[in-house]
Amino acid sequence: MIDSLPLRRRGIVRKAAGGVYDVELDGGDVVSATLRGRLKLEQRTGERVVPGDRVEVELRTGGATIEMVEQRHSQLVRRAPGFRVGRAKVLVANVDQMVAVFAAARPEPRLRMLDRFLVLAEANDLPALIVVNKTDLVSADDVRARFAPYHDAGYGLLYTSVPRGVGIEALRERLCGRVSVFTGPSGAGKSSLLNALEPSLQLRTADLSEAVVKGRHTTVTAELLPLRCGGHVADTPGLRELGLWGVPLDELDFCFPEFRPYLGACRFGGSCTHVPEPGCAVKDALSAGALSSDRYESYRLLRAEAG
Ligand SMILES: Nc1nc2c(ncn2[C@@H]2O[C@H](COP(=O)(O)OP(=O)(O)O)[C@@H](O)[C@H]2O)c(=O)[nH]1
Ligand SMILES: [Mg+2]
Ligand SMILES: [Zn+2]
Repeated sequence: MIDSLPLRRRGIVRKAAGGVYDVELDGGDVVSATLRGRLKLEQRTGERVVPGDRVEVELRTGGATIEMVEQRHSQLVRRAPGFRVGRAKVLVANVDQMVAVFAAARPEPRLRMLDRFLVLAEANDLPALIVVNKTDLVSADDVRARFAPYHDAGYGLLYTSVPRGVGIEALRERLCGRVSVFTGPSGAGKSSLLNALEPSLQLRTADLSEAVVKGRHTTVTAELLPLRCGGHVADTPGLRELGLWGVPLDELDFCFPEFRPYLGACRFGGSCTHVPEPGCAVKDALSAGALSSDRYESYRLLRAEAG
């Protein structure tokens, strides 16, 4: 029971809705808290308290208030659609990694969408892990060949199957003690993977048709789900589908890590867009087979999208 004396405790915001914040205190207890007046004011001027924020909470008999928000070490930001400059919205604070979950089949992996998520991870300075799920539906060689460009680009890859229990422990190891944001299309098996890791979560899983129907209308409210081994997974329903977060156009080439060794060597230097220019080291590497043509095509399309 909470003593009548005010008590200061540290914690992490799991969920924010309608001015009420679910805060997991160090030790595991969860309290509902409101914001101290000064912080409320800051909310209005743009600095919002979001899931993942580390806070100091004052506990009283009357309830709990968030008194202080710690400096963030990272954040996942969504800007206006496309590459236009727009108001940025912080979705989750203190994110340690993005976990992009794609099915090997059913639904077919849309690698353009994966590339989009990876660009967003790079633009937010977040390491990305690619989880290829439903490996029970395909041949191991085919799926590894398909995802080889990501391995070559330096990304970590995990191959999983929920019904066969493959890769679940390896995934758990990658999630423990960290804040991870799950992205990926509906139906890839994100909820199924999380249920396999943490049966007490009891997340709803859906077949493909249901997932498609739900599609558009999901909201972008993040919530941190706790893992018993320590660490959290941000389940961000709308964020799975939304790949269209602004990334400054002049950083786009850096967001393809395998391009980086070539970026200084173009004839037009830092102003090379690696599309029409002659003497482009990126295109030379592409012609020489050192870069994946699919990845380059994603780069070209993302650039073109900017207008
Ligand atoms: N064959 C197979 N089916 C899976 C696997 N993981 C999930 N599923 C099924 O795929 C469907 C979508 O899963 P769900 O977890 O809801 O996907 P989410 O939309 O990404 O959360 C459900 O019918 C799951 O039972 C897997 O590894 N193999
Ligand atoms: Mg789900
Ligand atoms: Zn170039």
